[in-house]
Amino acid sequence: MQKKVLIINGLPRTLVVDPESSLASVLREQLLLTGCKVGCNQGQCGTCSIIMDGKVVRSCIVKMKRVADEAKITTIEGIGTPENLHPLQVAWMAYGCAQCGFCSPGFILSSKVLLDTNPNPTREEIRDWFQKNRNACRCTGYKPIVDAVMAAAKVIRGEIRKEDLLYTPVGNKIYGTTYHRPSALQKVTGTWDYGADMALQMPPGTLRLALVQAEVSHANILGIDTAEAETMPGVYKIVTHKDVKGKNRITGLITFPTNKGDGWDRPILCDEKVFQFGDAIAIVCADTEEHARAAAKKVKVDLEVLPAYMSAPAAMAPDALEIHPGTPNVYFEQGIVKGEDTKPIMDKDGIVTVEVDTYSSRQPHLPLEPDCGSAYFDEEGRLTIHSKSIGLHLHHAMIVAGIGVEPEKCRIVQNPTGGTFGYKFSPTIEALLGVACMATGKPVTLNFNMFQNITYTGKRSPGFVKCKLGADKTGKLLAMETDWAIDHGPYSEFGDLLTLRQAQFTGAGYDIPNIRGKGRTVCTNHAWGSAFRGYGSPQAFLASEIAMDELAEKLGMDPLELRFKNIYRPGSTTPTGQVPEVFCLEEMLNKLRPLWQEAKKRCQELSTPEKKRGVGLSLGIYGCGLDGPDGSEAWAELTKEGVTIGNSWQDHGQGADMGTLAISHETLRPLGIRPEQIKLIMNDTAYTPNSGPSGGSRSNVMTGNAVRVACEMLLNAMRKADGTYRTYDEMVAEKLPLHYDGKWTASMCTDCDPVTGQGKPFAIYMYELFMPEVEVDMKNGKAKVVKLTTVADVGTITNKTVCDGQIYGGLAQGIGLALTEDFEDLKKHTSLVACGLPFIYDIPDDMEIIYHITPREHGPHGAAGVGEAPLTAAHPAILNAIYNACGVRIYAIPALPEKIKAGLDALAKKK
Ligand code: MCN
Ligand code: FES
Ligand code: FES
Repeated sequence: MQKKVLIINGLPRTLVVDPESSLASVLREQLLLTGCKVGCNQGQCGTCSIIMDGKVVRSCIVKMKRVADEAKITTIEGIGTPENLHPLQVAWMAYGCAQCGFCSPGFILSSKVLLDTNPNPTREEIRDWFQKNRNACRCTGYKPIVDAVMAAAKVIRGEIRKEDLLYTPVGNKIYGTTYHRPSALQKVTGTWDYGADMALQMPPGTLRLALVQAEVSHANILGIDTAEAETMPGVYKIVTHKDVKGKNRITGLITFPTNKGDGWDRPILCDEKVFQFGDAIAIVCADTEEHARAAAKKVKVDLEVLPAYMSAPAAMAPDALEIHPGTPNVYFEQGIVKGEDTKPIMDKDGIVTVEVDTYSSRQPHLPLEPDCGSAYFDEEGRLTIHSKSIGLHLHHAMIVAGIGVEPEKCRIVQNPTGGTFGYKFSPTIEALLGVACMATGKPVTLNFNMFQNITYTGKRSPGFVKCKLGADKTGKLLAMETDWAIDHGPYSEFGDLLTLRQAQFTGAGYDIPNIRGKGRTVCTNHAWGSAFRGYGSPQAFLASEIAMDELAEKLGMDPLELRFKNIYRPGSTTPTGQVPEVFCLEEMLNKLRPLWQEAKKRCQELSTPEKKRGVGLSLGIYGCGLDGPDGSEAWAELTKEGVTIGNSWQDHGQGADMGTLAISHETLRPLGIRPEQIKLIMNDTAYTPNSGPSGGSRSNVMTGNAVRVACEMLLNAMRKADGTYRTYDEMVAEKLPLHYDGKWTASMCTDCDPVTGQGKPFAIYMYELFMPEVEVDMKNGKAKVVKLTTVADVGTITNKTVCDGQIYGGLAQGIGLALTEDFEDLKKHTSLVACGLPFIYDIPDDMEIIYHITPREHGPHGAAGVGEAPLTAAHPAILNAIYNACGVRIYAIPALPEKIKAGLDALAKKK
């Protein structure tokens, strides 16, 4: 141990530290300065950045022995207070940089050092700084962060006032404005307590958990020996499947009757088999996390290793073993049958056809906050589980029988969450926490490290999608044929739904009268398939939007004009035979056309033999909702101070708080209520109703409508005969109810048929066009997106800053999907950097969003959703741009430099 005096936020503090401990752990665990967030814990992401002696330091990789006595350390807690924020903190709130907020303290401190040394930086200097200091953000797409630093710099230079950065309501209006989200203040001051922070604040006696995990992908379990581990220091109990009181399975709540599995295929703790790398076999409960992890290494698991089927084709081979004995590896099939038989049409004289065969990768979500949670018995004896769940009631239904707890005795609460991007649509550690808490009767916490987070959470399911298009000579699409296979990993939950998405979105956007196709869900031993933003559409659009480009080339048509000819117009139906709720694509393409012409010219002009530029185009569409008559619930209650709104609009970081506030405030505006009079109670099943999961970009529409309905019910009750409104005291005096439960259901929707895929699955869709400009380095094949223009129609805009932020962030993930991100090699793809997380240099600063606003009849105040639209189809546009630049067609993402280089070499050989 070492005694050290450190000057922390201006004051000397005397500490006794382990010289081998990291500065981050000392700040967090000994000083409880939890504004210092730990993401990767390996120097890659910058969330733990602090200022030491005037320099930005990633505190997770600085050992205490290297911290000088009397070192001056500034953490986020030391640069501003809620009453007197630093200009950077205000700018972060104003520009929507704190989405999930997990990166915010690190970025703000890093920016402070930059502005201390250079109060007048250029945008490029700011980008260089963040690249050099490895400040990563998975939510914002970086552009808003650069905007915020530029604005804060102006304040520091005395050119504008700090107070003027934040929008103040004009005419008491916040809907559609840049009003800051309610959680922003806590996020920029480091007081938004994420799960790992909460774990540190748990009472004494809390047990810390570590998992014993499989290190192979497929095996029979012959025995589990915990004897040695039980004798390790600090161990309280080792929990195995034998301790689980319930069915020990998580149910996928199978929705499709034609699914050959029963949905009970995912063990909480493996009993008979290991199905994938990382599967949990035992839980060590100990006094410290270190002790728990050390003991976990001593649990011996006797395995009979089986052949591992690491892709859909491997698991579909005739001699492949059934991964879940009794259920075929191909366990679900979905067809699409629309209009006439396509074969005679494709074979007709004069029909121009193209056929593509695409592969969409196992994209990792890469949130900067690793999975974490805690569990305890609350004052009513309920097993209470805190986690990053973005589907509280859904997860409740999926885990209670497996854990063996009465449904009403289980409560789930969402922690402040540092991004999920969909992986938390699946339960991850909830059931493990529940089982450990029940087996020990003690409060428990479980934190994943980044390795565990990457290797053992769900991933985007790879899609093998073939698409054949047939058009007449004028370019009018007449038919489409598709065939697809989805590698869904070993667990079936929502695999059928994902397979259906290919039928719904391959070729979406175009009036294609005749379609035939078939797809299947395949069980494999690679990472289980979970939701990922855009869910199912990136696989579909990769095929159909490359096919459109190839068709344009074959017909000698401009790719924009071919699309323009075929887009939905009155009289068109979607691939599932539904009439689109609005026809906005024609005007959107008209907006883009002049920019497309300019971009084509610009790319030609800027191309050099060494670096070639190209522009690409694509169209993406996604539904807002879960299929069929989806719905949501919320409540509104009049209080003395104002109105309280309750819902379970789980927040990944997208802005559930802002959506709830903006929609309730807009509905309640006749009362003259100010935004600060609206209190939000969110995401605790003890208090908040079932609003459904925050997936499928459904919440702004579904929960937004439920909030609107609850507020309208309250307004109706408050309205007097003369049109004025009763006060709280008048309501009480007249004994009128103060609490109103609002519900909304998309009753106009129907499920899609498993054979024909026909149905009306969504009440509202989001529409987006993508136009990236890409530069290809002809020497090494590296592609870089240098500019990205998008035209989006997401209905009316609920909050402009949130909406922009969703689009920039989604586009950045689309760039990652196209060019760098993957989770395939279990040995290699184990860190943020190795998985291809985009840093600021990978994302262009030059991103332009053009809104086309078509109010939606069924949206709250005319809004659709937005979260997933930007990640539907940016990637095929980027691949189309690569082709436009250098003539290399990539069909399998990510388009890594070596793939493009191989294509360039092949072209050179041909010449
Ligand atoms: N919104 C708006 N105007 C509109 C539509 C929506 O201002 N016309 C706002 C909403 O009020 C909400 C946000 O945009 O704050 C997203 O709304 P919506 O599209 O309805 O999506 P959900 O709230 O259901 O959020 C889920 C969606 C999905 S499915 C994933 S995955 C996702 C995403 O949003 N993961 C995210 N965005 C994310 N953003 C961050 N930062 N982190 C994630 O993990
Ligand atoms: Fe320290 Fe990622 S760099 S947590
Ligand atoms: Fe940057 Fe979420 S706001 S990681």
